[in-house]
Amino acid sequence: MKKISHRHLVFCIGAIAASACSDNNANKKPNESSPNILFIAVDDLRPELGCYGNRIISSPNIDRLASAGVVFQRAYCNIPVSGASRASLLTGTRPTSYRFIDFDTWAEKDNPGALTLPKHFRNNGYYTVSLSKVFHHMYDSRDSWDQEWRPSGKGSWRNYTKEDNIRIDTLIKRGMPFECSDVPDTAYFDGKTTQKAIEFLRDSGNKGKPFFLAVGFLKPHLPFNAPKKYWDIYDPSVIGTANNPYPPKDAPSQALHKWGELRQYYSIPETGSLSDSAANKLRHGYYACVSYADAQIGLILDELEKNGLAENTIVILWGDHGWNLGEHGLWCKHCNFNTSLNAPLIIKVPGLTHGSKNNIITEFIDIYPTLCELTGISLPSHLEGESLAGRLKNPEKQEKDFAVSKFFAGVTLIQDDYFYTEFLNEKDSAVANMLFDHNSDPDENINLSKNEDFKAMVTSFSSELRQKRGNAFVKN
Ligand SMILES: [Ca+2]
Repeated sequence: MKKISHRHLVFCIGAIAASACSDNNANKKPNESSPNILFIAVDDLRPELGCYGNRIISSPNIDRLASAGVVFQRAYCNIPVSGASRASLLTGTRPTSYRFIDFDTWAEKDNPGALTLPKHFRNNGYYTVSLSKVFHHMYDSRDSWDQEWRPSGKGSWRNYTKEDNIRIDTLIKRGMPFECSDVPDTAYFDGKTTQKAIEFLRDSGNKGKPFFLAVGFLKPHLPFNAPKKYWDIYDPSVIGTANNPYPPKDAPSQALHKWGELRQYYSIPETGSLSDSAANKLRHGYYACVSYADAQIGLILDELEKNGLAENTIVILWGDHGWNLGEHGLWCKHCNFNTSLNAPLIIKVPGLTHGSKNNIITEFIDIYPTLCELTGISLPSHLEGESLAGRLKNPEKQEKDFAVSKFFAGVTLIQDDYFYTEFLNEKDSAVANMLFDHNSDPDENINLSKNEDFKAMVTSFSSELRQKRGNAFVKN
């Protein structure tokens, strides 16, 4: 990829963004001035980062990216489980009652023929690369990529370095939920992925094309394995435990789950809650993994700078969904609470973004059209989201201000300060619901759906939810 002057890129992207404001369907083909894309997916990363206002977590590198980008503070995944969230985002289409259901989702099987985001860029002259977990499955939508690679090593995907932990994992197929090991960053998969990304960036000038480099980080997904130096950043007494380790008042039973993902791990009880010390240890491990992933991201951002690519590369970072760290007595994702749905989204466009925060609601299906518009590539007609390019230029711009997320029977409409969820039966009728007002109750501790004062609002949201969840939601 040729190195383009900063001035040229500012002009190019500025022109695209200006045209985006008046014409929602930019149809420019990329040319030699087209910016590269660095597309960073972080597994299970909730927006608990310095740039999102967290004062405990250490995330200096993501914060550095944020200081030159736009931080979308109200970005929501469309479904809070890895495979389905990624398939939805990468095809630009919503989950429905029959599509994008669980972690094991294949995009190419659930939405056959849908033009994926990387395939569309590949068709338009980009060299596309997938490093580590981008789609959940390696070889899903295989023709999306010129190059696909995943890290490997001794033992299972859980990737322990201590012999005892490898042995436990191998013998009983239930690994430890965390590992603190005094090893270099490259001992774990994410460190290996980072080195692979650096190698690619050093060689990218030889491709003769702009690149779309997708890098997937596996942490902070369970198990919380990270080098000791990242554990040592934190004082466990400061991390503490969740301040609302109980179900919301009047919450329906459908809203809760038994966090089966965590219970698969050795030392986690098969039923019941965790002790405070166990909860604190898990939170500590999660934080250590966030800082480990953050450090790897910093190395890649440094490499962009060293190779003169930063001024011609759009950087986008997203977590595939949120995570419960004991809030509502829950662990893991897999629910319709804000803790599971709200995820980080940061977009840096050289010359266009300068470190601002945006509070307008957005959802992950908006990412595909955004990247098309920023690079002048046409928008495929199947997309269900809306571009954020105009919003990057003008933070007040508000074409759309809602999100719809889904997890199994639960469908959530996020609009204004409200989170309204319906749990549907097979006939598409609501069998339970919940409503939270984030203005008065940001932690979602009081379900208002049965409160008479909100009856009219519930009726209205129920109707809107059905309008906004997408025409394909129910199979015809
Ligand atoms: Ca995930």
